[in-house]
Amino acid sequence: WVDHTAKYGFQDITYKLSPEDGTARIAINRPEVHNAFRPITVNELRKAMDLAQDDPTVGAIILTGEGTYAFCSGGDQAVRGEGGYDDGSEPVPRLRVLDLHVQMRRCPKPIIAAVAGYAIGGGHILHMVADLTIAADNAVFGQTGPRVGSFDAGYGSSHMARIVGQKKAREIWFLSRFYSAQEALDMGLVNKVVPLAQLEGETMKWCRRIMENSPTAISCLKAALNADEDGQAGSMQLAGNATRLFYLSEEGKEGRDAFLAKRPARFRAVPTSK
Ligand code: 1HA
Repeated sequence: WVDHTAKYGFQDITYKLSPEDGTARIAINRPEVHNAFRPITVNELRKAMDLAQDDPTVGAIILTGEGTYAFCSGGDQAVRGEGGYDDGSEPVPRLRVLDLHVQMRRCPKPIIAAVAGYAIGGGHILHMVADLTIAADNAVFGQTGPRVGSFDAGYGSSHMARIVGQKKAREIWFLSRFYSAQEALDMGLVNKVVPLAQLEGETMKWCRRIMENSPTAISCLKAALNADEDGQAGSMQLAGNATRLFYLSEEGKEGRDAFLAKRPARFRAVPTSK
């Protein structure tokens, strides 16, 4: 890994690249609070996601936590003030974690959560919003919102129900108990469970396998799999892919060229898909 954390001045996360594997690794790095996130953390995650998305050498993004005790324990309860999470870094108390979820959904590159230890509360939602999850055998999953006076009525509820079904989703939220890696695998919440020592190796194996495949096919599939759940915004993602591909076609280029040359377009003189 090449460590780019200092280059971008990140304090709550680490940001590393593996150029040979075409992979970016974004990790929450607040072990003293089991990788709980505060506004600074979330904003750094958003910035790192942007960097990885825009880096042409990156084909897959790993989201993880530093250390083996916790992937992420959710929102940092110590900075939860009167009107929301407040660490003094934002003009108003706010935690832009729902914006991070949307960004992860819209990212055209696959995001793979590598989970060791606790993935709890908002930390559990982060792994659910990722495209794939590889879990270590010490992973523990669960929601605590109803216990600590919180809830995520966004992807944390609706996407969870799509993954595990309505009955199970209601159980996870209403009882707020914890589940082992094997239980998570059984309910389709994670893709694979491996011994802790193999977590990074297995995750990289999945990334390398993805890198062998067509990036356009993968980004269109991600958009398609999101589309029904994301409504108009979901079809827009898919539509954006269609327009980009059309711009690359002779027919698309003819429209631009004709406009610039101030002549009528000769769409039927170029190869079209119809
Ligand atoms: O619901 C939302 C949202 C909803 C809508 C929109 C945005 C949202 C954003 C976030 C969230 C949430 O995430 S709500 C849920 C918040 N998280 C939790 O309720 C989990 C809290 N942590 C735990 O339950 C436990 O720490 C643990 C099961 C993960 C591990 O237990 P363990 O091994 O017994 O460790 P513990 O002693 O509890 O924790 C070690 C240290 O880490 C403690 O500090 P210390 O006493 O050493 O000073 C503990 O307070 C701290 N810590 C752990 N988790 C958090 C935390 N400090 C702040 N915030 C935390 N989340």
